[in-house]
Amino acid sequence: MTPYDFLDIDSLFTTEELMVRDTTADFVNKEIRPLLQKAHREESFPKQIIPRLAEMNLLGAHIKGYGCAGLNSRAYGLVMQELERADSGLRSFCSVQGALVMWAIFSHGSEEQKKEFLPKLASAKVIGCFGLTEPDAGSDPASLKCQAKKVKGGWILNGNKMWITNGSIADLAVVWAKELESNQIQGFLVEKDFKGFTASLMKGKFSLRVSVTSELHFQDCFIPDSHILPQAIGLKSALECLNQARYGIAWGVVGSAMECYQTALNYAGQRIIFNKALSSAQLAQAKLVKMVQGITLARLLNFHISVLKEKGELQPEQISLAKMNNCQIALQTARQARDILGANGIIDEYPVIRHLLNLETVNTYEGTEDIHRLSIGRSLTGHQAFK
Ligand code: TGC
Ligand code: FAD
Repeated sequence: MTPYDFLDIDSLFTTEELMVRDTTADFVNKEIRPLLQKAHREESFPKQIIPRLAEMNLLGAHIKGYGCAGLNSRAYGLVMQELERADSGLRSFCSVQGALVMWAIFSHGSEEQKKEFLPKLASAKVIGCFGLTEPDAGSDPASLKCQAKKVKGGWILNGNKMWITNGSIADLAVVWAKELESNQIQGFLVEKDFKGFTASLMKGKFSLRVSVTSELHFQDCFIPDSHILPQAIGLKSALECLNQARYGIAWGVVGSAMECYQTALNYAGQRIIFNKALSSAQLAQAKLVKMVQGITLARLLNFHISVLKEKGELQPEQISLAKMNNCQIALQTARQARDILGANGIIDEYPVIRHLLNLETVNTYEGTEDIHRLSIGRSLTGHQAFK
């Protein structure tokens, strides 16, 4: 038994899966961790790492073909875990590029679109963003107002998106809008130099600071017929992409929790209070036990959903349970770790406060805790309680 893997969960993974995890962790430790404190203070994403993420095959890593790594669900989950162990913003960058943008094209695009865009997105020649949320439509994307009108040779898009990760550094936006005549939600590919498309950076976030968040504006923006996603029809298509990202988040937040727990365990062992190590105090041990209990259960849950996913049996509500549960556990762990560190818990010499702040976003985006609870409730009872 080790304090970091109490139930020897590592033994459930194959050597290859663990190798993917360790290679990712090595890369993150050497090349990304040293940049995080400054990036967090400056509220910026260290863009210089983007080509390296591509060279490490971390973009769209779960997609097969088109220049992607084609990892299985477990290895992919472990990649997300190691990215988020460093910072949720780093995992977010990869989630948006791979699970939202690349997956949208992979599952809803034409063969020409896949051949054109997926290799460029995998190699980071093209950066993507995913625009579903609007100022007045977050939890309820069915009420979105962005509108696409059919004209000769294409579509005219009008409307605004808000809270869009990577928005102002993106070359390509997957945008969800209502087709005027049918009032159906439809996915479009909008390139950054299309006339009438602008993006602006949102500043002043106190969470997920190592991530670009933007507004997107479309004013009579012409989109050629070649840029409609032919199979992305209806809200269901957008929600299918979210399933991919939510799965990655369920794994990712365990990385944040592990980082906070390990920091707290080390700190409690070294901190002398009332002439003894803090870790020898019963109350401190109770907090550490709670953390390891949560992390262990979250890891088992992840392992199990990976088995279901590999069999093609994983249901959206099961992903909701994992995303909701693991975010709660990670937040709880980060709060307890912050507490164990005392005043040191609020300075950025330690990673804990950064993770705690990040996790507030992660608990909100990709469906808030309430939304996932209501989705599970609907599945259990057959009654929807959203409206
Ligand atoms: P509802 O009637 O439930 O659903 C419409 C149709 O979609 C189906 N469906 C799903 N299909 C696949 N996956 C899912 N997760 C699905 N959820 C629902 C459903 O069966 C139905 O199909 P059909 O055939 O009957 O048409 O729609 P609703 O309007 O009642 O809304 C349901 C609700 C609230 C669960 C949904 O709208 C929702 O999930 N809201 C949360 C929105 C959200 O998560 N937004 C995320 C934006 S992207 C983001 O945050 C990126 S963060 C960056 C990062 O990941 O790092
Ligand atoms: P609201 O929907 O206004 O919810 C407010 C509160 O009401 C929440 O507590 C919610 O749980 C609760 N609530 C909602 N419905 C009910 C109900 N029926 N009953 C009771 N309570 C309810 N979106 C994208 O499209 N692309 C992105 O790349 C992206 N990146 C993001 C990055 C960051 C940093 C953040 C913070 C958000 C991002 N989002 C993105 C948006 C995110 O998905 C939304 O913020 C999220 O879906 C919640 O929507 P909202 O903020 O409008 O909250």
